[in-house]
Amino acid sequence: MTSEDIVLVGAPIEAGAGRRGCVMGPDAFRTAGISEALTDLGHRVRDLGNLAPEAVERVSAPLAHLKNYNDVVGWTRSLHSCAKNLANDPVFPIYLGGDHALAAGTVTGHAAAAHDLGRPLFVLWLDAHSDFNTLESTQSGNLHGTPLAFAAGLPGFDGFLGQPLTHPVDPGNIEILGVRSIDPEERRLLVKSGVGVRDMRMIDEKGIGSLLAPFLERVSAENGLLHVSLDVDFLDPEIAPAVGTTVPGGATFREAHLVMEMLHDSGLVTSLDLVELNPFLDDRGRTARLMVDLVGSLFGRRVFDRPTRSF
Ligand code: 6HN
Ligand code: MN
Ligand code: MN
Ligand code: MN
Repeated sequence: MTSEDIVLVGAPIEAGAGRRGCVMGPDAFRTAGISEALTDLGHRVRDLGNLAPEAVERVSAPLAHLKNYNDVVGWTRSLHSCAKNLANDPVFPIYLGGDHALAAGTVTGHAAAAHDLGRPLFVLWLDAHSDFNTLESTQSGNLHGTPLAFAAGLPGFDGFLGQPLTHPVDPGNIEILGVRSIDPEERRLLVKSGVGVRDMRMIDEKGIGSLLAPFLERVSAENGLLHVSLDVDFLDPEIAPAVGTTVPGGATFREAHLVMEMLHDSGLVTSLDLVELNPFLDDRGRTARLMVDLVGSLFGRRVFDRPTRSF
């Protein structure tokens, strides 16, 4: 992933979240210097500006408790097309959210493109939550709790693209890391689907690096493409307060950087979502800056080159 261009796509969607503010996310990433950080690392960066949702004729939500259904559908469609197109170019797309509902479009767009390339898409979901509710199982009605279930091909989502999803992600190719809040029905759906779930307790016991390594080996062995979806609330709220859905006990500064460093070294990552940043809740921009620093680690920043001789 080192030689090609990186493209930034802003997706100021907040319709999927329970509180407002994610609309400001893309500009906060820009203000925190995401382009400059990547350019300093030797990458070429093109900022495509902000995407808009597709106009969707008013359809009523399939279930009354779903919030902002039309808006999320419009965003899903525009992001799906955008991602599918970018996946055919020799570029690395970074989607600047926006709430996590944006992944309904990005993941499925990249899955469709991967299918056409004859390669499997793998998804690493870095999140306090598993976002694996269906439209039926969601208790909150907030659609940012559903994109992974949609991308994995669970039923009930045909309205999102206006047709059934033809190329879902194989649930066995999905790994959720850092999770610490799952709804009861969502848990049953995860178990039934066979998604890989690594919760914070496993991270405490085994170390985040030894949990991530086997997944990366599998992506490599199967010649997969790897989409990473990074929710701000993956991080501990003490270091990343700018998110509407904080859950205590999240990834530490070093755990998060280690994940990014290992991802960089693997050379496997082909697309990235940065989601749920709510600048309205930030503390002097520190969360936005931390997210940009993590992107720096994913794109090759290191403190010191690995020793070429043993000490
Ligand atoms: N996110 N499981 C909860 C719900 O409302 O379905 C929380 C979802 C959080 C979504 O953080 O991206
Ligand atoms: Mn999420
Ligand atoms: Mn196809
Ligand atoms: Mn979350």
